[in-house]
Amino acid sequence: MELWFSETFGDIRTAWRVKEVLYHARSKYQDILILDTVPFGRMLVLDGCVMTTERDECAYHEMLVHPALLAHARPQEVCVVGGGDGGTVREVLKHPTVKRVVLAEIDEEVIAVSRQYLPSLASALGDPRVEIVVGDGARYLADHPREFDVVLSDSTDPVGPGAALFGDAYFQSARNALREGGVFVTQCKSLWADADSVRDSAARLSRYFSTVLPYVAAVPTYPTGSWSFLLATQGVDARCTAAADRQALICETTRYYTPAHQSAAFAVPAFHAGA
Ligand code: SPD
Repeated sequence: MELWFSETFGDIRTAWRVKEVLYHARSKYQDILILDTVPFGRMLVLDGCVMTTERDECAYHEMLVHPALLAHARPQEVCVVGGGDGGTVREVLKHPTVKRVVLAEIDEEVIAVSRQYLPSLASALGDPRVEIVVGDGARYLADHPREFDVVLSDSTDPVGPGAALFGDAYFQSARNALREGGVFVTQCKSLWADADSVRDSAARLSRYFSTVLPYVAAVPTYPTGSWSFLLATQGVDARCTAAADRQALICETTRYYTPAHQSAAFAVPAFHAGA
């Protein structure tokens, strides 16, 4: 008998064939599932939503991290909010200027399960530059003003506990947690399924940052296969700031990000750009 897992996102349903259920339990915060899928390898699912898979995680994590870190002149201190699987931290650590990465993840079970079942992502969490804070990332940022060069929001979808990470208070704390020249990025939603909501988040961010740019990446296991991000700064244009030598070093190990993505990813569809 065939086993399938499907995610329903509004009126869209996507399904993947499953070889084996490796782990399934409820933490204090959410339902956690690890599947071994036929097309995408191991998959982390939280509350029924696909968070990451071994095969396409590179698209999401590289695109959440590298445009932002390369837009910063010299990123040394980075805070990742969410991202307990470790994929975002792994990409941040590829930047040689980075001295300290704080991972603020509310659910320690996500970290533990990822360490056990997704070592290609979570092994980065053992790096001596990484400081793990188990707790509310929004609170953490609010309590650490002017401490970071880059803040990366690697959240769940904006439902339940994840909703706070798309609100005004959180965006204001992210701005306040940054030092001069700082860069903030949040994963957002699908322009195909939720363009109004992406616009709403961009408008909110614009209250705290003078430059807010949407960009996109192809992430096949996310609803519609195309995912958006918002990059916010005080006047830095990420599309033309990456130093070629730093970029070349990063591209030695990336599977998705290329130098062309630093500008091409910001070419959003006309229906969104023109709105
Ligand atoms: N709809 C899925 C959005 C998930 C974004 N965060 C994923 C976390 C992976 N590190």
